[in-house]
Amino acid sequence: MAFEYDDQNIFAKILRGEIPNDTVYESAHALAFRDLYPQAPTHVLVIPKGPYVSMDHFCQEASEEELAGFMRAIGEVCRIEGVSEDGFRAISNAGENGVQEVPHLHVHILGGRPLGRMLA
Ligand code: D5M
Repeated sequence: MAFEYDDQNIFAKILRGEIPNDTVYESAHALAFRDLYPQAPTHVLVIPKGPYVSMDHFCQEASEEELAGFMRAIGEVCRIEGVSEDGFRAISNAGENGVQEVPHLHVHILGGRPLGRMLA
């Protein structure tokens, strides 16, 4: 499948500095910022800086450096937010079945309260 990236999506605008965000962490390859509608005391979105629609797009086409940089950013967010000890959830919705609203890859990091069991 060919992935098509829409550079008018809201996270692309955040990356270009066109709309504000509440940044938690930034590196060469990733930006992490607080979700506008938090579902838990910690609710941070981690996005790659490259134009990737979803996790499958990213894992198929990103460079090793981008892949490593993104995973390191998730680690940094967990450290900054202090969720490693009590636990957290990392979720990435993709496409229609995954009910993805914003078509730029993002991983939700949720923590700070018991999250309950959730597989679907
Ligand atoms: O989740 C998309 C998430 O993006 C959803 O939890 C709201 C959040 N969102 C939307 N706009 C913004 C801005 N401007 N700042 C921060 N967070 C935002 P999905 O997994 O695509 O359903």
